[in-house]
Amino acid sequence: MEEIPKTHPRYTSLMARKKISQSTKNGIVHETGLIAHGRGEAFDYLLGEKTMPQSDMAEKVAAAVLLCANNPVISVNGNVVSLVAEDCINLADTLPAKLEINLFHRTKKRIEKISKELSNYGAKKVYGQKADVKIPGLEHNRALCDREGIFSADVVLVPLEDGDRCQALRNMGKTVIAIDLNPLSRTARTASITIVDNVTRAISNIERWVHELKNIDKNELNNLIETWDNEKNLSEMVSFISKRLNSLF
Ligand code: PTJ
Repeated sequence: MEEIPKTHPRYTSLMARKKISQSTKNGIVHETGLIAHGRGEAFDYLLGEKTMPQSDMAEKVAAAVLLCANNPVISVNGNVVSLVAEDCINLADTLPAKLEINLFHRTKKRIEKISKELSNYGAKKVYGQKADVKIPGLEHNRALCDREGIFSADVVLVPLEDGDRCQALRNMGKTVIAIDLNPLSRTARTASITIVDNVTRAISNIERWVHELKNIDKNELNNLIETWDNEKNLSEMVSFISKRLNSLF
């Protein structure tokens, strides 16, 4: 594959495309993951391809929630492992949290490949292979999860989610933190905390907040969590996009 010069104005975006494209060829990303990535890119373009103050705030609250959790799990799929395997492993180590592979297009082969990729990046233990239990109310393969992982988690971080599972996890009484560049998606509107940001910026930013917040008083963390208004944050994101579009011409 041809080299992308660092001076190219769209270097970061092109590198992400290159990663996703390579991961599609080696079976980590499902072919429809390319479409999902394209949709994400379009929303990122509208946001100016940077972390908005509202997204940064959501990342701060997510860090607080993860620090207060008893059994936090980071759920990963093909796209996430392709783009940010290392960031996810670092965040899981820092908290600590469990890492679980949960796929929409689940095959034994993909689970093995993704698990191997995570191990190559240094993950010590990866959940999701046992799949010994199902999330109630889901017909598709994303229902399959580990009893010791997502099933018993109190907080689940779900980058690139589908709305169905997000709702099903909420129905189980879990706190769901979603990362989705599309503020209009069902996932975005169903999650407890929605981070409208690119996973390539969001995961490392949550980790930065974890470092900043880990020594502060639990009451302060609780206050941060209790005053969070997800709907208000989402509506501010949508209004930012529409104002930005109107101001461009
Ligand atoms: O690996 P699998 O088998 O679990 O399959 C994963 C895909 C991505 C194919 C599956 O989850 C899917 O079809 O996802 P959707 O329903 O297209 O949703 C993906 C959402 O993620 C969309 O709303 C996109 O805007 C958003 N998105 C895409 N790329 C990014 C993103 N959000 C944050 N960062 C991104 N890089």
